[in-house]
Amino acid sequence: MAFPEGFLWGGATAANQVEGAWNVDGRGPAMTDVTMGGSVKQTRKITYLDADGNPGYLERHGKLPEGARYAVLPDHYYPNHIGVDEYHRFEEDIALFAEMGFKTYRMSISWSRLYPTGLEAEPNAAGVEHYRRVFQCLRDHNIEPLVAIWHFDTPLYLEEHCSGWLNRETIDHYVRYAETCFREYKGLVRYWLTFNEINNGMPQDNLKNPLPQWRYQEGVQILHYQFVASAKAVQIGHEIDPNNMIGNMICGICYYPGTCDPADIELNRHMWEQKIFYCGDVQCKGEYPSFTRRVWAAHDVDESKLDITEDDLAELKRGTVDMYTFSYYMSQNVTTHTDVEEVGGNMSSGARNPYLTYSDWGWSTDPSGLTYYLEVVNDRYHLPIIITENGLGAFDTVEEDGSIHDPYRIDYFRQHVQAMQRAIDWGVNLIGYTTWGCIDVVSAGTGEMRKRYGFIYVDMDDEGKGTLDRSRKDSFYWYQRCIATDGEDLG
Ligand code: BGP
Repeated sequence: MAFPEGFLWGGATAANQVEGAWNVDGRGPAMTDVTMGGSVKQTRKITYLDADGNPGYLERHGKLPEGARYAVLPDHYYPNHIGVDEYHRFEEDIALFAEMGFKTYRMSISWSRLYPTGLEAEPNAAGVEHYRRVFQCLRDHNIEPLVAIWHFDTPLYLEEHCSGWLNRETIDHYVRYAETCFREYKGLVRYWLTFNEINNGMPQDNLKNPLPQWRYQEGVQILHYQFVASAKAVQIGHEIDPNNMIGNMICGICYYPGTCDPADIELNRHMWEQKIFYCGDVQCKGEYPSFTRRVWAAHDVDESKLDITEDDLAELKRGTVDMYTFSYYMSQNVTTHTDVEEVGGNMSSGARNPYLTYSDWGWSTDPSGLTYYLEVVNDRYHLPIIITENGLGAFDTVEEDGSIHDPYRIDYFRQHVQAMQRAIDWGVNLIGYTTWGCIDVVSAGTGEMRKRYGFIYVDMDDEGKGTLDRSRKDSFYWYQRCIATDGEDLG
């Protein structure tokens, strides 16, 4: 069968969605710690106290009113505070991953566990030790760690008091943190990702409602600082250990033209450029692509107000990544026609595709799109590729005897593994696959527990009730067979 020897089968999580222990052992807060749970209909709200001490609620990307402070409010529930308590249960979870046969486990380090405000000169020793124990435990089980340095979790202090990624100085704070990771875990970790889904920093208009100009102006600036931070981290990572394999990470959506109207064909190509290649090219090729100015102009980005220096551009050239990594959940139909049904998911939107099925959260299932995407980025970058997220968020039911039958999830994975096989057969240099939420996690988008992705069920609901006990779903045994036979037994 198609999968090359040493293929990195595994699963993925992110610190803020699994660890819990949000204020334990010196950890500082991140934005997720002041973000309540939501649902597919109700967006997650960020909480604050205004200048007079009254509670207030912000949407994502909302701006704090003058004098207000982010705050954890009494009698409000914050699902990321508990996560699935992996901070205390990582040994049990890693043993379960090993039982499935994982060759790799993709996880992230919480920045504010190492640097509680982001400004400290020295890291928090308890945080550093925690991850050392986690990596050692993975090694003891012959599981290769694949570690994201940033997974949407800038320390809240930097966001609140230092303008977060709109401030050039955040580059230095990030680089200090990244250097700590490379130094402390040298020999334990070899595979790194600098930023999770960096391209989600590039806004995307909804089909029917364009975003305000400032979103693009700020988005382009934030991305630039993150590109420079990533490039500096890559160079330091290589200096500290030339064996390090450092990747970018793109939210990989396969865009299709919604109709054969030439306007849709053009818009679709522009969407690939704006959302997929803009970030991929900077990180893999070390320079802004030729269409950059067109992307900016299309959204009235004022170039004269951007802070991009010659030194920055030289850093980008020196700090290119070693591998292309991306998440893949769905495709989207791009169209200029507004008389269509709009569907969304993973910070993108498009027109409903009549040839695809949709999950309960409205995300399309499109394994062919994965093959398509793999071929496109393989041809464009000529780098080893890892799919670092892929999975189905679904409701699961626990039977009386405790078993969990999830044929829908098995079906989803079977089709995507076949899509990978096809791509490898056709010449794609795919070296690994880590399914998203290999254990149930708090959803990033909605904050729900009931949007479950795992092979491992966690007894926890959306109000924080549950034992946190782990149990194996049917898909657990399916993935175990898939890995044991290198994708041959998909039955
Ligand atoms: C990606 C994120 C993950 C993850 C996943 C599923 O965008 O990198 O953190 O959560 O999407 O999204 P959700 O949790 O909203 O279902």
